[in-house]
Amino acid sequence: MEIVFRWYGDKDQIPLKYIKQIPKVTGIVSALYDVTVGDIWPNNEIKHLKEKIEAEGLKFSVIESIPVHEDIKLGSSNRDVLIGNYCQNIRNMGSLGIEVLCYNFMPVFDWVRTDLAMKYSDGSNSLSFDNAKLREIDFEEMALDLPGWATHYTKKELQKYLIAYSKVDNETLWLNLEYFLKKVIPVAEDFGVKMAIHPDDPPWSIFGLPRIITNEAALDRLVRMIDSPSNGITFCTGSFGANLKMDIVKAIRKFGSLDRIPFVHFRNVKHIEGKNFYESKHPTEFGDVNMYEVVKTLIDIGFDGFIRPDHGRMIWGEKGRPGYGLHDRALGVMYLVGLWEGISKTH
Ligand code: DNO
Repeated sequence: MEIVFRWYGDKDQIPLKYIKQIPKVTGIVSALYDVTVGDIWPNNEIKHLKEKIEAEGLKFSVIESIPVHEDIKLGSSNRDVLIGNYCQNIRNMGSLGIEVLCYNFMPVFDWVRTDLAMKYSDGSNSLSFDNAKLREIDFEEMALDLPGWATHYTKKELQKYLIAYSKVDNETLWLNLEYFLKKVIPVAEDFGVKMAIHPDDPPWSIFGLPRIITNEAALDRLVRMIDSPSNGITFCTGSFGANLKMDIVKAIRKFGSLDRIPFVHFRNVKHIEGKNFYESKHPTEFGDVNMYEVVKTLIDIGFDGFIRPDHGRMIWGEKGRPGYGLHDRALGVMYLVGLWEGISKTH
C-alpha cells in the first residue's frame, strides 16, 4: 500500500511541502485543471507538474481525473475522435510513468452534495446530502460547483445535455461505457496504466439521469466486460458507503483478489435517514463504514495499490475547498497508518 494525497496544483492553498510533512504520504494525486474536456493534455504541462511534485520528494502516482467527454457517454457520432484523444492522454501519462488513471462515467454531474458545510456542535463542518433538498434544486438558480468537477456548464449547455440524456437509459450508458473501454483499455495495457473507474456518488440516479456504477453487481459487469487489470476500480468507501445495501468489505475482498482495485478512496459516511447522509470523521465509530474491516481486508488480500484519505471535515478554523482541507485529511492518514500498523502486527 502506498498512501497518496490529492493536490490541486498551484491553485491549491495547501503547499506540497505540507503534504510531504504528513507521515507515510509518498505520492500525489493530481491533474491538469485548465484543459478543455475532450482535448489532448499538453505533454510539457504534465511533465512540468510531475517535476514539481518530484522536486518535493514525492511521486506523481495517480491522475484523478482525465474527464470523459459527455459525447462519449452519450455515444454521439464524434465519439471516436474524442476517444482517440483520450487514448493519446493515456499514452502520454504512461510514458511518464504515472501508473493509475481515476475516471468516472457519471452523466453531466460528478459527485453531488446539497450542503458543502453542514455545521456540527463541535464547530467543525463537512459535506452532506439531503434528497429533499436535491429535489428543490432549480437549475435556473443552481450554483453547484464542487472540487474536481471538470465542467462548469452554462444554463444552455446544461439544458442541452439534460435533453440529450433523456434518450439514454442505463443500458445504453453501459453500452457506451463498453465501447469506450474496448478502445482505451488495450492502450492502457500497452502503456502500463491502470484505469480505475470511480463509483457514482451518490450511487443512485439524480435529476432523472442514468447512473450505473452503483453497487456490487455493477462492478461484476464492469470487470467481466474486459478481463484485464487495466480495467479497474477506484474503490471509494464513502461513495459505496452511501448505499447501505452494499457489503463493502465483501466487495473489496472480491475485486481486490481479482487485482481490480489499483486505487482506494478512504472515507466514512453517516446516514441520517433514508438516502440522507453526511461525511463523518474517518474512524469506524463515527460513520456507517467499518473502516477497520476495510483495512483488514486490504491487508488480507495483499493490497499493493494506492490509497488516499478522501474528503475531510473543516476543522481548527481551516477554510478552503470543501472536503479538501489539510488538517482532517491528514488525521485520516494517521488513522489509516495506525490501523495498518496495528492490524499488520497482530495478523
Ligand atoms: C470527489 C472525487 C470525484 C472523483 C471523480 C473521478 O471528491 O472523488 O470528483 O475525483 O469522480 O473522476
